[in-house]
Amino acid sequence: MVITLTGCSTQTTNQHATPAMSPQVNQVGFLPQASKWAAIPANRTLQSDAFEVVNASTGVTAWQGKLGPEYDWAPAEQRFRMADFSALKTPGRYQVRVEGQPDSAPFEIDEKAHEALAQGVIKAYYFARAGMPLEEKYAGAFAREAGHPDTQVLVHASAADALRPAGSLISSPKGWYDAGDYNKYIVNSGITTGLLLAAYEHFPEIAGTWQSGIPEEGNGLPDVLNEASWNIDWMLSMQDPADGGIYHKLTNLRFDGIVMPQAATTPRYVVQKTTAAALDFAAVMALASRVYARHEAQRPGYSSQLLAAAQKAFQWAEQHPDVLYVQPVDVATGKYDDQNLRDEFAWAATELFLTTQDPLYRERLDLRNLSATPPSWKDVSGMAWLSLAQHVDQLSASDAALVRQTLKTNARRYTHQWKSSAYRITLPPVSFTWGGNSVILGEAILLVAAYRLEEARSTLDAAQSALDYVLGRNPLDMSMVTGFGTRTPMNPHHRPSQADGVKAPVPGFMVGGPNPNQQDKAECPPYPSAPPALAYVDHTCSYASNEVAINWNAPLAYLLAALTALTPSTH
Ligand code: G3I
Ligand code: 9MR
Repeated sequence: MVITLTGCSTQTTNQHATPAMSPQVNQVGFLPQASKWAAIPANRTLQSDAFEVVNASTGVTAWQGKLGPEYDWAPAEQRFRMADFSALKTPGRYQVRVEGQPDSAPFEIDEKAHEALAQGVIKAYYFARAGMPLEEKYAGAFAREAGHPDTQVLVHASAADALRPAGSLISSPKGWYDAGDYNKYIVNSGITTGLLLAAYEHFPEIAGTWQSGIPEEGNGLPDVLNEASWNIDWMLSMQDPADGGIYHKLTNLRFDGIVMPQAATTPRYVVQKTTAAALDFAAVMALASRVYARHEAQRPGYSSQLLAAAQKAFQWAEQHPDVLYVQPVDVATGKYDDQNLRDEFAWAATELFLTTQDPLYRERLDLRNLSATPPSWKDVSGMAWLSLAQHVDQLSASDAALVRQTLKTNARRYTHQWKSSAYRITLPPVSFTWGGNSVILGEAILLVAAYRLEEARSTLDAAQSALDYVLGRNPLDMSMVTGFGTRTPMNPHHRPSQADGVKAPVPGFMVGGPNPNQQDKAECPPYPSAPPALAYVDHTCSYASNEVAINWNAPLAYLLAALTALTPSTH
């Protein structure tokens, strides 16, 4: 259906302006031993209780099953029946078929079903690099000139002091563009880099082998660490060497126009030092110090440099425990403002404790009052639990027991939500929000942490459902990742995708997803469908439902590593 969005500059095709009426399934693929579900809209066209999984090229039936009961799923204001074909394990390319509806999108069952996607999701960070030309050899059709060298960045009045007065220049190159915009924000870089490093620390046998085809390949470091250090190096330059404080962001005063990076040349500033930035920085650097310590030969001295930076930033935060971000009147870009810093303190203290074993950091950690919530830029408590679970053997007996108990209780709650959801997902309706696709992935990451401590199969299956959800088992019937799946976002709010003259968007980016709050109302007309799980439009105007962001890709990368490592292998 073609809809004209008045007020936007172009027309778009939103594949499903009305709810999809065909079987909804992960459009990329399943590992043979994974649980496998499709959601079938239970409308009048559904003529039988039976479903089939057919070979996508021959149409030959590979599996026959009976649909589950019909339930109402409030977030989509629709009724569904679930089709469970977990027992089909034979590698192949398939579609789900029910009488009276079009066949589902095709998908793979294969030991390597996650591989190309995982590499694509990591490659997206290369496409987001600031300060580097993307050569055709690595970037193909998405080659572009370097943008934003950031070697001469102004110190904003909000960040000025005697040594670095307003208007003085510092150099702060490299890093990733945050999202659809070209700014660089420490808080969001923190959660992103932390999750990528955790993927490698927890599952090196998977994340360490991803090959994303980047210029550093062959230097002896896994690609994911080469990619992470592109951003870590930028983060290091955001530390004021005089006092250890961290600037909150590096930005121009207003969002750039819809142009390629090299054409966005307005002056950039470092803005206000904040406690949140110092703590997220300290956490990432302490975690990175542990991870790169294993690669001293390739990066001599890096690990200890990172630890020193972490300690200095933490010290600054202890001396300035409540400096919240206040957007200066002349700055209008992303805020990443957070009023509650308890979780940031906990994450930083956790990583510093695990890296140094210094009991002073353990004393700063109030574990009993730390909630186990999905990791997000605003709430990083989940990051602390993930690292504590990874290093549970190094903890005191009582801490270890608390970590196990907390994650187990949490997993029980999510698994219950999953089992009782008509759509077999953990996501409660309130989570349909800006970047909601990353919320369900965050829940899955906590499920994975619990599964690693106690292998209950339903915990793993509930986590798998989150992956399925973002890859196509959703009522929009689309994979939320550009370039991966049959129906994918074609018009993300992402300046390079909009300005590069290539029809396809830059691949490997997950969009934010359905968001009934529609904070982009001023730029976009109302979304085609109102129910929370359908409140989405595949249009470039929609930064509240269709932007891409580094912090949304990171949990996807982590979950792909985790499920690949933990799903039993057929061999
Ligand atoms: O924390 C409250 C929660 O208590 C409340 O229940 C809920 C109700 O909707 O709202 C929560 O706040 C939301 C907040 O994100 C935290 O999740 C706000 O409504 C929501 O507007 C806010 O959206 C953020 C958005 O910036 C606007 O500030 C997104 O999380 C964040 O991902 C997004 O980040 C932008 C950067 O600013 C600029 N670069 C692009 C990037 C991605 O869109
Ligand atoms: O492009 C910006 C995007 O990255 C942000 O998430 C969003 C909300 O802060 O803002 C976008 O920029 C828009 C601005 O807020 C209003 N004028 C139009 C800009 C581009 O569409």
